Amino acid sequence: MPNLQPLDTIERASLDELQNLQLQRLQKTLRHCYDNIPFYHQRFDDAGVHPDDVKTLADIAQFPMTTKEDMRLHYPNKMFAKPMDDIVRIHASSGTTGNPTITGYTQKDIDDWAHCMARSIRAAGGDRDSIVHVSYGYGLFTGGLGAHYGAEKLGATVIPVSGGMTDRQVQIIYDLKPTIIMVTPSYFLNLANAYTEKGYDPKKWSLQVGIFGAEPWSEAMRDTMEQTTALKATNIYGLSEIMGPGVAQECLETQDGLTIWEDYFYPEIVDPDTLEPLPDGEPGELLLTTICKEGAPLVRYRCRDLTTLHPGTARTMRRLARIKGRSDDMLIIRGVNVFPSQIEEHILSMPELETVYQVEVRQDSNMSTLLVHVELRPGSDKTTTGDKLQNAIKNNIGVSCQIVFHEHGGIPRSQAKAVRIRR
Ligand code: DLL
Repeated sequence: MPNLQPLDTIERASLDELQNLQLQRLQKTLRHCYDNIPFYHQRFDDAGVHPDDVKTLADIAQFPMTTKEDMRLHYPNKMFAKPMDDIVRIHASSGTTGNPTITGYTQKDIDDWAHCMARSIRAAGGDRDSIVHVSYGYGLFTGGLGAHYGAEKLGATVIPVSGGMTDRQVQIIYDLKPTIIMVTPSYFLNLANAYTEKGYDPKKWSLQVGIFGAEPWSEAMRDTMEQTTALKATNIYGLSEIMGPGVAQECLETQDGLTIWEDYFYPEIVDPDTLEPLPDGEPGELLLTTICKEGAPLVRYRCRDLTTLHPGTARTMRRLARIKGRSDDMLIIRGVNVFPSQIEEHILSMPELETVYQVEVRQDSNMSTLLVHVELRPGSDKTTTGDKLQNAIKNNIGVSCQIVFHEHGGIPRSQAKAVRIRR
């Protein structure tokens, strides 16, 4: 039975109480950054701002932003606010180009992270009776260990499977009967398929809730997951620079976007081009300021994720709309901005197609063409299915595309984060 009681009273505190706490923590964090990170000391001085200037939460907008490039230039640990002997753990981003971004955690940071994750798993209905199957990778990637510590802190039973070894995962799910699974949505579909192929029925399995994140996914993906298996799908968001998973989590009772744990992270939305602050309700790029971190705090970090802030529903804290994608993953096809997750909506709503796909932009002289790579399900017709998908994309997203069909198994199956853009 899912447990719908919030873990902490602050989750349902008054807005005043929450904002007072945020202001106090924000002032302390800015002071900590100014006093202990030469990079921020210099940046604040250059911008003519000082931590003492912050009298209200809105004053944060005067402070300079931090970018991934800043972190790369200060690789590996020049942006840490604590000496290495106070750092008990290191994680790194999964970026594929340039220096990775490194994050260092003090013991308090690890405890806070575990707490945010425990709160997230509770928001998804978990408690000490839950059995949590963790298929996020363990290692420098924050998914596995983040989920693991949070589930343990909640008092749940953890099965630390990590990624890969799909057959073994299927058997573990069948034998150990976990109630919650934490995994990327793309790998989940792969696992659910393997479960069916083994002759088991995912409509009858023990899993009641999925906590899915680390990559963009669509409402159509939620429908597919909930209709083909017996679980409710919830969304979890986070990034290694800020902490890892557990920055925001969708509440099971509403499934209406990701409640951001605002007593730990202060969110803002800015216009990605002008960098001007935008009011709640307007879509733009997410900035996050960590307001509890000791080891590697960040001020107004440009996450590059495109989303919208909405008022709280199940909790006092605000919600992030489903992340559309990263500004870096936006494809521009003859002037139209397209995200792979928009194309996913249409592929997943067509029973003629498998749920795997990739998109590619081919540049011929001065024309860019969008190619959508898919696999046909047995018994479906190539021509009618291709026309149907082409029309759906043209009518809803506004771009023409070519459909490329692959043999069954021709598109790589996800083992962790799916690669949606073929380069
Ligand atoms: O992906 C942390 C994580 C692990 C989150 C497990 C959720 C579950 P990074 O490898 O640093 O950290 O990648 C962070 O992944 O900036 C987003 O672009 C993307 N991302 C994470 N969660 C979601 C989500 C982890 N729910 C980057 N929806 C972020 C869409 C997501 N994108």
